[in-house]
Amino acid sequence: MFLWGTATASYQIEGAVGEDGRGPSIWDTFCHTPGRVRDGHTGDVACDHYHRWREDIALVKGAGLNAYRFSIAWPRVLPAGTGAVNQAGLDFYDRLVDVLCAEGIVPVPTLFHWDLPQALEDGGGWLDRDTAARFADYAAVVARRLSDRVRMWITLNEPFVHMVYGYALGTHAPGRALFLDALPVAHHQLLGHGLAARALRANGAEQVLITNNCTPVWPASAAPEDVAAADAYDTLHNRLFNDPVLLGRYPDLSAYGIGEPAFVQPGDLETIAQPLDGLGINYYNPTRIARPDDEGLPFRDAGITGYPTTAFGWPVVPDGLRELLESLRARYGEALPPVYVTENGCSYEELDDRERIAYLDGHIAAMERAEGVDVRGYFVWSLLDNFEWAEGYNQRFGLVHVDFATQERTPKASYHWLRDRIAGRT
Ligand code: GBH
Repeated sequence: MFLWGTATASYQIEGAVGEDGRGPSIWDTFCHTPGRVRDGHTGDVACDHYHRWREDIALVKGAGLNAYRFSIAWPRVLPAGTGAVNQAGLDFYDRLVDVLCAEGIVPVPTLFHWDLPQALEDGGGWLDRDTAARFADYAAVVARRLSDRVRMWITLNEPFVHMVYGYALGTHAPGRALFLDALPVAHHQLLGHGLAARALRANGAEQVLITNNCTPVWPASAAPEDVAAADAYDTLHNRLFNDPVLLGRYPDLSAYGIGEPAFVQPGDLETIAQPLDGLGINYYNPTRIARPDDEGLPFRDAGITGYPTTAFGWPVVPDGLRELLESLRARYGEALPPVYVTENGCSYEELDDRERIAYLDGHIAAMERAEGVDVRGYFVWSLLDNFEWAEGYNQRFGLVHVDFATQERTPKASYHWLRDRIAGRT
């Protein structure tokens, strides 16, 4: 059965940050630090999904979808990141999963969508190798509770974005600007993925995936300097996260002046390269890269022109999804497991969102054109307008409009279109 779904993430929709024993996460801290998030917005209330989840599942059902990707908030389950389990936090996801199953919607939980317990950040966060082991402990706790009903699990969401925005540039929580010194965050997340994959399977999980955000990389010109720069960018954005998981080795990082990284210990790559039941891919747009114009990184983002852009300013390039899927097949061959497009979507303001319809239509068609790739699912980002990280509530990605003053949900034109598209009526 092909999975047609939509995706959300805990901190972006739940709110109820102080309820039922939830501990603080790095995003609570970040949002409440002045100047970090646009307009001082926070996830304190968000979509109030923690109280309105039944209504929200009804919306998933009403769109004719057969799958729902959500994330579990680690600080609800383990308020201090480790140690005592908060049963009330687990109960929330237990009820959610029950209702999804009763409605015939496949639950696809992600264990980490960036809301790390603050207590773990205080001990170094993902810079600390120990966080990988704590993540596996947390995975085991959740799987013991849910794996009788949840078959498919995603460990991490977009470890690249969490490393770069959270620890290299500091525009996301935890707000650290370590530049290339953030590299251990890649390794410790990947190690956490591998350890969690084992823990999930040991506790009844049938299918384990990781979700990486991938981008086709376009050299700005055919000049060797631009091609080399594009290759360096491809290595950092795509290969650094896909190669160890699928091939059991890191790509060559010499363009960054990095040899064998000291933080990779014997046996780590075997752990990271656990057999996967699927690769989750989040696709938004390609990236055009040129040679650098200074001594810093070995590339420069040259920007894409000549395509329409979303309200966020991101270029709309549907065929990039076909290109990405086929490039994964070309690079990984038989090592590529079935692929699930775990996020694809766009920000627009309108309720009568014809541009979103065109975006989704174009991307679904591009996915279906991809040759030689076993694609088994497609999830729209997102079900609801929600807390768009550093942009606060200023970017609307939902199939369903949310009035944040009243919490009223209103399905957009794209919501109705998607239902008809899936039913084969368009
Ligand atoms: C995802 O990240 C997240 O998983 C999700 O939580 C989030 O809400 C959603 O996407 C929307 O942002 O500079 O024009 O080349 C997406 C990561 C990083 C994708 C920046 C697009 C660059 C656009 N994104 N990226 S551009």
